[in-house]
Amino acid sequence: MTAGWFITFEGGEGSGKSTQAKRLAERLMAQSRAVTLTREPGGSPFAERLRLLILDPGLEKHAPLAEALLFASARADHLEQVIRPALGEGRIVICDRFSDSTRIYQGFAGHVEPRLLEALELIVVQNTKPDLTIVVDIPAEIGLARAALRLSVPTAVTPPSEKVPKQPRGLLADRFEARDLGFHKRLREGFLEIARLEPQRCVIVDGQKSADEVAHEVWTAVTTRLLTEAS
Ligand code: Z5A
Repeated sequence: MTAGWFITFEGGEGSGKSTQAKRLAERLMAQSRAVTLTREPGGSPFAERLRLLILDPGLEKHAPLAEALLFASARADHLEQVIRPALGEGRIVICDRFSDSTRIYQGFAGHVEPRLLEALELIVVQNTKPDLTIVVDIPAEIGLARAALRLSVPTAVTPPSEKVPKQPRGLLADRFEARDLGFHKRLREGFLEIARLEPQRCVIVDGQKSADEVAHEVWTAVTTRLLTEAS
């Protein structure tokens, strides 16, 4: 194998995709596969700095296009510094959110012209498109309730036994989590629409099931779509 696989996880708030991205990484590593687990916005030192700015709950008023360009800038660096080199080494890259999130948050449910986002995606992503995208689907109300619960738990109490590095987050809802229910329902519609339009790339899993059941569905998708293809 000369080029690795690029797997992305997408979905609304609290859908459980970060949990599943981490579990998949651990399972693949247990099979001695080389895995890079990463996230967006962020994933490289420069992009992580931009993440702090983008998600700052104190920064409410700014132009939607300016925000979309920040996501694009963070992604360009992440791709160049982390994703493409890892894929070039034959690693499996698992990314918690990627360009579908821009399409949906900034475009479908946001205020940026989708054609403009398409052009940006072409420039930034080029041909580094995901081989497989797992859409973790959950009703907005349930996802938001989970996210709210998580926000009330300090990150310091999470077990230190993780094999994959933790991705720390603060205790405040970021700017996206703080949006109204209608916005979050629209996000769900948008991710389902992408999965409907691109069935070769996307698999929908039911995020309402237990974490073990969802992990089983994810593993089935990965083994049928990628692992069997490579053997
Ligand atoms: N954004 C954007 O607008 N444009 C872009 O291009 C990109 C991103 C890339 C990043 O936030 C924000 O940036 C995001 C979109 C926007 N909006 N927000 N907010 P983030 O990275 O801080 O957070 P997130 O990506 O939205 O994920 P999340 O809120 O951390 O949730 P999650 O990854 O879906 O879920 P989780 O952390 O795995 O689980 C949430 C809680 O539920 C936790 O307590 C788990 O223990 C629990 N959980 C997980 N699975 C289950 C199951 N199956 N049953 C019960 N409980 C569960």
